[in-house]
Amino acid sequence: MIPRAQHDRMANAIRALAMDAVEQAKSGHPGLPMGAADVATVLFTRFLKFDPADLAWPDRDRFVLSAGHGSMLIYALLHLLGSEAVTLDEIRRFRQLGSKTPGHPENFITPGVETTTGPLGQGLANAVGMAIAERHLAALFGGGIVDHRTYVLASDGDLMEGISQEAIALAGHLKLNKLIVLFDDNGISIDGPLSLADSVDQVKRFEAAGWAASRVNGHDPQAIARAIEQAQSSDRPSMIACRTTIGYGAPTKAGSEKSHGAALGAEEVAGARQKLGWTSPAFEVPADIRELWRAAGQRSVEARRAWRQRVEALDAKTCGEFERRMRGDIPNDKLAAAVASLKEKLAAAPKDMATRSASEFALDALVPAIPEMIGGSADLTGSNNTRPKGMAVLSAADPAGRFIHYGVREHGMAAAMNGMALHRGVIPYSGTFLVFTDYCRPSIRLAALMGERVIHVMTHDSIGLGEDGPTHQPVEHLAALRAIPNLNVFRPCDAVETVECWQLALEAAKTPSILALTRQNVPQLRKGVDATNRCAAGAYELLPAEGEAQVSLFASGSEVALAVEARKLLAERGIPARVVSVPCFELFFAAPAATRRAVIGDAKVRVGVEAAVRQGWDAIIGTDGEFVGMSSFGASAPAKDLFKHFGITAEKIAEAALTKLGKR
Ligand SMILES: Cc1ncc(C[n+]2csc(CCOP(=O)(O)OP(=O)(O)O)c2C)c(N)n1
Repeated sequence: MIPRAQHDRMANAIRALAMDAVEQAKSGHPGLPMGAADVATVLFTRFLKFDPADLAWPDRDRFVLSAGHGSMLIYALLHLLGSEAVTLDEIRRFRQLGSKTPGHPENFITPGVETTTGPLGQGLANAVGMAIAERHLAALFGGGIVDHRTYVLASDGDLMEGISQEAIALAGHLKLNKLIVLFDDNGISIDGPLSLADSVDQVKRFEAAGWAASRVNGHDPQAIARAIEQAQSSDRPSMIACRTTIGYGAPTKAGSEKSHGAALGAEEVAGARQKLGWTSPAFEVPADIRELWRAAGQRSVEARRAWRQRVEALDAKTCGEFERRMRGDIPNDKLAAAVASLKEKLAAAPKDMATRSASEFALDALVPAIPEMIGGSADLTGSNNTRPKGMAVLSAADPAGRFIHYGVREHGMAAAMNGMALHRGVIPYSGTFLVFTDYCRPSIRLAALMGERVIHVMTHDSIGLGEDGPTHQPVEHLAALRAIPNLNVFRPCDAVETVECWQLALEAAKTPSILALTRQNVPQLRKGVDATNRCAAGAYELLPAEGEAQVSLFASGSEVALAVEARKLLAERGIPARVVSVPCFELFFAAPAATRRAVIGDAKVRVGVEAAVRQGWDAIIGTDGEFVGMSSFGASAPAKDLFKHFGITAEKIAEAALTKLGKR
């Protein structure tokens, strides 16, 4: 047990570094690190299992600072514990370009930061995914290899965000008892006291979701430690509401929103130093306190060594498999073999089917071949076709299962998937309707920012879903998703392309993918066996023109078949036209300019076809290109009536080309 006076000085080191760094940067959030310093000191000096020499140790405890604005808390901790990356210089360069200490924690910049946080609620929901991955992998590889906890520091803002409800409900349902949330219960947010906007009893709320929940004085190290000990032996996830004072130590700003998000000012910092009894100058930590923190950083060195020995004592196959999965290497041979066999089957017996069914057909082979794939759906399993036959459900009772019923919780699902991917060892894929990417977008964006392999199977991808009408018919969604950097949006046109797009999504280790799939049947347009993955080009000539092309027809998904028909109509009018399938804008735009020029071709007229808005298509068809698609919301009717009503037909495509050629 650490004597109280010693604890206080260790916590004050965090407070001082946070104040000084924010002061130097002239921006940042001193209030949270100062308020939560006691909680963090207890957690990191007594409980958290980690080794600063190997911050990526697979069996480390995960610590998620969900309230990412308090980033100086984690930077101070990493620095004091002996991280090589977060030097004092980096603390001095808080929030500056190229530093290891950006404004909000970024997992791809700072070793030891488990996930990028800042958008409130996300970190908490990521942590649920991390705890799911831990539970699953522990069931597969045993507690000797996988046995760690996931801790979260969450603020009022985290708990006010709607996503937190989805996350805690899922965690409670799955009985993720190694998930422990430390709630920085300071009763203050940006506008002022929480009472301005919130009167939820968070303890009761968590209890109602199946959690163990308690309240402690967040400045009493013994009380915090006892609560964490209790949480560690709980059969349910735990929430500890730690009552803290934001900006603890600041003479006039503590306990007020004034300490939340701005430098305290020289006078206040001097006052805080006095109040805390911290006599060191800015950015200086006394040697004895440094020593104590360094020693705390060494607590798990032996545990890591023992763990390493247990991994090495595994039989070679299990050891290799565990390490492969944690590295994130997919079994390329098995993937290639599964894809080849699927394509051969489709070539031998071409199938007209919805691309969502083609995705299930692909999953039938991919799921057995790639054991790290963990599927799911937000209560649309039968519509998303994400659960191939025989895939067991991952539940509290059977954590070795591989399919998650996420419930009607798209946002929580997408964030949990990010956490699963960040944990490593699993590749999450799941589904909902494409229109509900709106309900997942903040998490999809973060997956793209972090460069995580998560795969979203988004079905019912256009007015082609028919009768459910405009609330369910995506119109602007493809364009909106394509606007997100580092996100591959796939819209395959048939079963063969669907298999190829699945392969590309699985191979993209640092890029999330959306598979936009149809509800309605589409013909199989790719008949022969292609050894290569043609979708990898992003766009390719599916059918050449018969003669010198006067028209290039570019289309994605279900509209490629319409372009093929339009080509026939144009041929009847003596106009040679080619058809280019465009399953993935992003891959196409990443191709060298000469390749792009060759695919775009030099036909006089270019027509783009997609049952969605035009935005984005000009990069392919040019501003003077013709576009056949949507410019309004859809409507409720059978699909074939809708395509006719909105003018997305072979005849209209041909007409557009003819008009442009001056032949009508
Ligand atoms: C989704 C989202 N909305 C808004 C913000 C802007 N923001 C940052 S912190 C914060 C609330 C601060 O209150 P709290 O979470 O209690 O943190 P504390 O003041 O205790 O540090 C807000 C609204 C954000 N980061 N994320």
